[in-house]
Amino acid sequence: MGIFSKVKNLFKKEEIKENDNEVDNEKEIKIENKEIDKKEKKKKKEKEHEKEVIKLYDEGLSKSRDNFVNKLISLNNRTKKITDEYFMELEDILIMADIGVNTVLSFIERLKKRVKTENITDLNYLQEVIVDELFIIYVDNSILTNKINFNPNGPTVILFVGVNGVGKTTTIGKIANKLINEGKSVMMVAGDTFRAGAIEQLEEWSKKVNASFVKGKEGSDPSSVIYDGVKKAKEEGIDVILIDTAGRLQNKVNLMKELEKMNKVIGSLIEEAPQETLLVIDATTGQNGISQAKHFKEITNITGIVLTKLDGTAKGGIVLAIKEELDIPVKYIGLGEKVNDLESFDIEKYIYGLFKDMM
Ligand SMILES: Nc1nc2c(ncn2[C@@H]2O[C@H](COP(=O)(O)OP(=O)(O)OP(=O)(O)O)[C@@H](O)[C@H]2O)c(=O)[nH]1
Ligand SMILES: [Mg+2]
Repeated sequence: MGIFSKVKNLFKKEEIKENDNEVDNEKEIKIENKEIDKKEKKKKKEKEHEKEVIKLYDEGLSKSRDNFVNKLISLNNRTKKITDEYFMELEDILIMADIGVNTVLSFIERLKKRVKTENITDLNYLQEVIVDELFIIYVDNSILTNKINFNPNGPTVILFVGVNGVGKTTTIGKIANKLINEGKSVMMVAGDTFRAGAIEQLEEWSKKVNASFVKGKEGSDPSSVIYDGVKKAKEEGIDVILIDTAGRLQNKVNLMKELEKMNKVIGSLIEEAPQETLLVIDATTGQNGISQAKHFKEITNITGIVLTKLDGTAKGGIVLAIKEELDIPVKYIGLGEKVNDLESFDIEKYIYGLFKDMM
């Protein structure tokens, strides 16, 4: 079964289950009256959360959907016969969704081949094939994991890097909140000592979500602040350390040296740390974000991407470009400015959010 059909069935099932629930309501009240069934309640809560998450993807990707998918639907509605012109228009739509020129060109080639060999003439079927093929780009040839590599022997260190204004500090706040809700203790370390106000911004987040917080003086050496923070977290038995860094665009050599120094300090205190170096990219910057990622990939070991501001862009296709051009997993996506507007990246919900009008 293709990915398109799989996701379609998955979300259809959800709707059916929902209806079942209403019928079962009476039964549920009886159970609740007898004894508070904790497991049932937990399940219900999880399901409610799941619904909220789907809604978040749905709303967060609405701009992309309106732009990219509606164009696709309109093209298919206009088309009577699959011709070269059709493929040219399709190519334009995909390039405008920021999937990346090379990715689009090879995709179109593959699609043309399939149309020929399978003798496809039905536009509805072709639509499904397009979605399938797009997601094969994402799933192909790689270990897909959105999981954070937690350290079983002590604090897990996650370093956040990325250029100015992409959303590093906000993402730390959101991830801290998520981890704390899961029962983990979290410390934030203000490794951005460069920008005025950066330390306070992170401190505010720490208060908001109830995380520990370590800072140094503005303008001080980030590595020394990081040293203090990691040492303290170790002593206090903190589960996860989230380290903010400065986003100023500096030359490659300096950035490399600074990151090397930070990594050395962290590694000297905790073996195999940092467990994760997450590169934060602003989805609204499109191909520019891809170049930033290439740049960072050359100077340090990036273990995952946080793609922020997907809610603010019509270019949701950037997820595919990241996979094709960088082969680094997207671990989290930012879908708004609020504390709960962050989710672990889930390819199925993403497909649903992007293509639901076609399903
Ligand atoms: N719409 C939207 N806005 C976001 C998202 N993530 C972050 N932002 C906003 O982006 C702006 C910049 O966020 P910061 O967290 O300060 O970015 P930063 O990378 O720490 O910036 P510097 O410290 O200056 O390098 C803020 O106004 C955030 O609210 C997101 O997922 N969606
Ligand atoms: Mg910041």
